[in-house]
Amino acid sequence: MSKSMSKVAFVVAVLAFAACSADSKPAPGTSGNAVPSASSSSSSSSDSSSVGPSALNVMATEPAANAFTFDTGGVESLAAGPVLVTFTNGGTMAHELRVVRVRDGNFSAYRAAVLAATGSFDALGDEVAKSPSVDRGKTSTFGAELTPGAYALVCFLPAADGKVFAQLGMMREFTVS
Ligand SMILES: [Cu+2]
Repeated sequence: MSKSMSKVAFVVAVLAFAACSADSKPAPGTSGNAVPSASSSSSSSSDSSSVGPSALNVMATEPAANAFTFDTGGVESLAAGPVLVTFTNGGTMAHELRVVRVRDGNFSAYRAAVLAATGSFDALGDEVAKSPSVDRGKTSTFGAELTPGAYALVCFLPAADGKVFAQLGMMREFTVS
């Protein structure tokens, strides 16, 4: 199963590089007379098992001295299912991207807990995927299986003064529905 998953991820990556224009994926078994469905951007296929992962692009940035953030290009939500995450470090220091599912769906409580915490952050949420530590200018791509809920994108690498980057701004809310 994981073999076919990685094949799907590869195909999607190739498609992502090939064209950001039209969704030219053929719909086998359907009549060519595709009627646009009401919901936005769904590829309206009856063959749901062949729907590939969606994509999430995240950039680590350092907008000012000692300020750190994640830029998702305005994307704040995704549909549940497999997602291919492309994480690019546009900052100067090494950063990581952790995808954490927030318990009880309460991002504000999670944020407060992270800001207040010292030591290990692992107990504050349920990590579903993460990149390795990524050097500046580098990119890491990884897959994640997302179930509906509230998520946090965080970087728990140590920053300065005993704090991690998430406590200095590298923490972004994200919704999966
Ligand atoms: Cu970071």
